[in-house]
Amino acid sequence: MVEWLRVLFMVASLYPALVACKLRHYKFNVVMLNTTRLCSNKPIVTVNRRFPGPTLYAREEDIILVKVVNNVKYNVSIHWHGIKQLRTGWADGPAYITQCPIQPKQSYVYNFTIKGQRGTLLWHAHILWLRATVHGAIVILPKLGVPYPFPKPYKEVVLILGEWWKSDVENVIDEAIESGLAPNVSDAHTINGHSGPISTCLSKEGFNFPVDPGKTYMLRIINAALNEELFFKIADHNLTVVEVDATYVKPFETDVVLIAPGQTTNVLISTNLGIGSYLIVASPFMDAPIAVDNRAAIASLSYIGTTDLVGTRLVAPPSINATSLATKFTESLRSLNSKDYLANVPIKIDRNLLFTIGLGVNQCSSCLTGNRVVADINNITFVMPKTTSLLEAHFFRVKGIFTDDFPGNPLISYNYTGMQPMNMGTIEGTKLYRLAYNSTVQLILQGTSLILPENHPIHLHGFNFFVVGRGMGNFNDEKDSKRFNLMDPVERNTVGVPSGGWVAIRFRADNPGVWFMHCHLEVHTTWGLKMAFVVDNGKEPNETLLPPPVDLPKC
Ligand SMILES: *[C@@H]1O[C@H](CO)[C@@H](O)[C@H](O)[C@H]1NC(C)=O
Ligand SMILES: *[C@@H]1O[C@H](CO)[C@@H](O)[C@H](O)[C@H]1NC(C)=O
Ligand SMILES: *[C@@H]1O[C@H](CO)[C@@H](O)[C@H](O)[C@H]1NC(C)=O
Ligand SMILES: *[C@@H]1O[C@H](CO)[C@@H](O)[C@H](O)[C@H]1NC(C)=O
Ligand SMILES: *[C@@H]1O[C@H](CO)[C@@H](O)[C@H](O)[C@H]1NC(C)=O
Ligand SMILES: *[C@@H]1O[C@H](CO)[C@@H](O)[C@H](O)[C@H]1NC(C)=O
Ligand SMILES: *[C@@H]1O[C@H](CO)[C@@H](O)[C@H](O)[C@H]1NC(C)=O
Ligand SMILES: *[C@@H]1O[C@H](CO)[C@@H](O)[C@H](O)[C@H]1NC(C)=O
Ligand SMILES: *[C@@H]1O[C@H](CO)[C@@H](O)[C@H](O)[C@H]1NC(C)=O
Ligand SMILES: *[C@@H]1O[C@H](CO)[C@@H](O)[C@H](O)[C@H]1NC(C)=O
Ligand SMILES: [Cu+2]
Repeated sequence: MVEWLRVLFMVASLYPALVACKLRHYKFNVVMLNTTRLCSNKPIVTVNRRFPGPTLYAREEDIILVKVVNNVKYNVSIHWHGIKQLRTGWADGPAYITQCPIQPKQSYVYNFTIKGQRGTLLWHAHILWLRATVHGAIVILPKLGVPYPFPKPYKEVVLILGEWWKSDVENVIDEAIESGLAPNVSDAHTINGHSGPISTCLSKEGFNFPVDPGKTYMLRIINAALNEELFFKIADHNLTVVEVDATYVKPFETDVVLIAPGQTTNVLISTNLGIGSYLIVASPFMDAPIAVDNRAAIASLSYIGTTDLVGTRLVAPPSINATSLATKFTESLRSLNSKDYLANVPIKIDRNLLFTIGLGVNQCSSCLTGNRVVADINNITFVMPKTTSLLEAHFFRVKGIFTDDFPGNPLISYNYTGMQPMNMGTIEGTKLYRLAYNSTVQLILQGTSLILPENHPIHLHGFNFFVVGRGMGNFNDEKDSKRFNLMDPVERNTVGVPSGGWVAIRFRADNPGVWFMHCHLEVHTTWGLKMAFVVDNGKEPNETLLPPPVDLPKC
């Protein structure tokens, strides 16, 4: 009898490991949740009635199946931000780019395999402004038996930074689209869904992170905010950065982390102070004269059972325009580039592109001022298709949905970061840039000062890229390319282009399909700071885009 129980117990404990190690099923039920969080008694769109949404745990090489059921009045789609989606663009998620939206009462199974990546990423809605509340963490553990390239942390915790509006976010953006002006800034920042005790109308309780003394914890920090880059700090504790965007970096110590929307950062923290309670702050970084929500979110780290022994230790957030602090952090990031995690930086370049990114102004008779603020890449304000997705148009060769004449260089060259030209108008269009399979690309993302220079976190779907260079003013090929780091540049999926400056990235187009690239400040994406690459199939069957799943939503 005892023997039987023992065998049963063994089988039961083996079973989850056996089935869960390769194939993981998730169900995401998109539902409204009434909440009084942060003093606004408003319904929000959530996954499984949770805010932030559930963490998707996986292991490198797992097959992931997520059934998304839409039970809200909005069209929905979910993006697995940073997952490379090798040949499975149908599971990438941006609405009208790789799929039509999942309409109310419909469902869709996202089916993808995680290959060659491990670390922290995030998933979020990729339609309208729903990602304000429809987001969560993706934690990809290394393959079984493969250790982290740093000492195993005692425990891990996910910290999701967000932005909160008292109003319905869809009303916020609809109002802005109608007026042609900028949308209202948020009313609070959040850490794991709580703003902390920062003003009378915001949530009293903040997120608390209880710790044991004398241990090393790993924080998986995610910026899920819509429109703001954030600084992250913990009173009296330094952080050791070990990974960004699910790629390992050379560890370095810092007292502040800078993280743009869409980016993730894993840090180690030693709980070597032993007693007390310490504030955690997340506050905005904005070094242009642009209105932002300047309220820090507050959480706390507390040593278990000792919080009353000393008062809470405070920490001042960095000043909002602390450019030098931001630059110092950014320039400290280097790929680990070890034997096991090589930085395979493309050296021979097939396509040399220069994209200007910034704002513009177009006429709009119904708008408040007769003009509409827009945004563009190489003067193209991107227009989404309405009747099908770009990926379907590409796969089924549907004519008239897009053209592949996106300019690889600015049509007019001017002093991008200098005085403004008289004309700030842009061209509207659905233009893609075509790349041959396995071609290598160097792309200079050149910020402009049209209206204002501003920091733009640019996200590329379908690939990681290496950030080989970065600088202020206009990119100067002769001078700047000599200083590129081709040895151990940081590898990521979202990069902040500095205000009035540029970054240079390199990637290999080894993933056939249609891949969105856009600013991860949602307001800029809405305004048109987006485009897509169409990457042709390779010669071999294993180098071609798979056919669409049968349940792919229809427009
Ligand atoms: C939310 O609250 C409103 C008004 O109190 C109510 O009509 C609605 O049914 C509630 N919705 C949910 C999902 O609980
Ligand atoms: C997931 O996609 C793979 C192809 O990549 C296919 O073989 C498999 O049947 C799909 N699974 C489901 C449940 O649709
Ligand atoms: C935006 O802010 C203005 C000014 O505070 C306010 O009147 C308006 O109602 C806000 N819009 C939304 C959608 O909250
Ligand atoms: C934290 O790191 C900074 C920068 O590396 C260093 O100057 C400082 O002394 C460190 N502080 C502590 C408490 O270790
Ligand atoms: C940062 O902003 C403060 C006011 O908030 C201002 O006094 C200071 O000059 C600014 N610093 C820079 C570098 O722009
Ligand atoms: C561009 O404009 C800036 C600011 O006006 C100026 O400092 C810079 O010299 C100009 N660059 C060129 C190449 O004209
Ligand atoms: C952008 O396009 C508009 C509309 O055609 C044109 O007026 C403007 O000069 C162009 N600007 C640049 C920088 O190419
Ligand atoms: C891609 O090109 C590189 C050389 O640039 C080559 O080594 C590699 O085998 C190619 N990969 C595929 C899948 O064709
Ligand atoms: C596809 O298969 C061919 C032949 O088996 C191989 O040479 C090539 O490297 C494979 N491509 C990829 C991307 O794995
Ligand atoms: C949802 O998407 C479908 C397909 O594109 C579209 O016809 C419909 O108008 C959308 N519904 C809303 C409320 O936007
Ligand atoms: Cu932007």
